Amino acid sequence: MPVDRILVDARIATMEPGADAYGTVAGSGAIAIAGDRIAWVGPMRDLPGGLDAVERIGLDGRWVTPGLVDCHTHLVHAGNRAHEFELRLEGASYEALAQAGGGILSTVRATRAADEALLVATALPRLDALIAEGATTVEIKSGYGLSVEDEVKMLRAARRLGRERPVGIRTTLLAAHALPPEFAGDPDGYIDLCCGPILDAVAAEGLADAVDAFCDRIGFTRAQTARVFDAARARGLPVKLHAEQLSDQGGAALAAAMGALSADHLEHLDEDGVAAMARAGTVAVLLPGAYYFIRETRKPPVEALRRHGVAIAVSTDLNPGSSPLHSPLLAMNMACTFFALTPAEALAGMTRHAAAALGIAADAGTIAAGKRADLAIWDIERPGELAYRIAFNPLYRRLWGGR
Ligand code: DI6
Ligand code: FE
Repeated sequence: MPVDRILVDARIATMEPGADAYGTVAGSGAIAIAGDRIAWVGPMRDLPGGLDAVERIGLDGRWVTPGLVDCHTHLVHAGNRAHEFELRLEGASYEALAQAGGGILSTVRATRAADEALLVATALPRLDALIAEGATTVEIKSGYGLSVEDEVKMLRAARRLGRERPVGIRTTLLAAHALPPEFAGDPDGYIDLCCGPILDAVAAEGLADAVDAFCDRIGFTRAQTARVFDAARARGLPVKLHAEQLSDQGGAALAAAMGALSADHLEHLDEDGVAAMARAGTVAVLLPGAYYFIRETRKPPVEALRRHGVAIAVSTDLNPGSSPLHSPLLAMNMACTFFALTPAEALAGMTRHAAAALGIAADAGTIAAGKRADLAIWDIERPGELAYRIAFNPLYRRLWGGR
């Protein structure tokens, strides 16, 4: 079998489900790469003969994991909300600031005023921070444009980022994120815009890989969310939902019933919602950065998610208002310290289950023959270290599509 390079003398956490929580390859391992794909992975002693690799790369016993998958970000936006952070520390709540016309709408004003080039230029350093910690796939949502041209502009900027850097970008249309001022008092009129002209324009250019909505008191109702989902599914686009972040709206159960890839946040999720997600195979995406930064006190029901066998992903939620977190590793650490995930669950949450939350599990998220060779190589003694340190980056090298 012709391959392009072989990584040898590696310790490998494949993150494939199996005997141990990390899918560890026994002893010293090897990974053969052909083109952008993994051709073979296993113990060195089982390395098939006749692998005439052009290049053999010795890793001196370093650990290799799947490249990290940050499955929920809002990293394209203009401006910042440092002033609101100060106001919140003086007692204002996240929800009250939103109701007073700040919050998401303050970022909408800044994002509408920016052109595509400025959105790309300001997003690049944020994307680079994720890449520097081993991210090989990053999801990016729209949702600060809230008009046909501004949602399209955001998603074009997101796609551009994928051409500027060696990283997989998955885009999500989140037009139903907040009610823009020109639709004040007419949320259903805005949902008409989301379901018709915005979705049409985005679909015409193939700008979105999925469709999301914010179902909450300061977002949209279940009925409005269902309309957005129907319109998305009519165009063959998978759906996901910001659900049960600030209150319990039954959003996760709706998302599950409509076959959503994921329901995200979930601090206020109840047992019925968990059961609905389990039945549908909807991934639970936990966002501990938002929990931390808005000083939420209610935790997502991790024990119930485990008991029902719901897959748990972890992501940064990188955004200017509720989670200005640019570190996938810190998100994993927070998932352990705040939500009591094990370090293995946190790593599975940033790899295998994150890929499932994006509908790309066949291609990414674990180290297995046939998948993309998206790999992170770390200077660590054991994989649990990835969730252990705070604000330290042990990445040694990163491969995206075998390079
Ligand atoms: N929930 C969130 O945490 C982000 N969006 C959402 O629906 C935050 C967006 C922001 O505050 O800018
Ligand atoms: Fe979010």
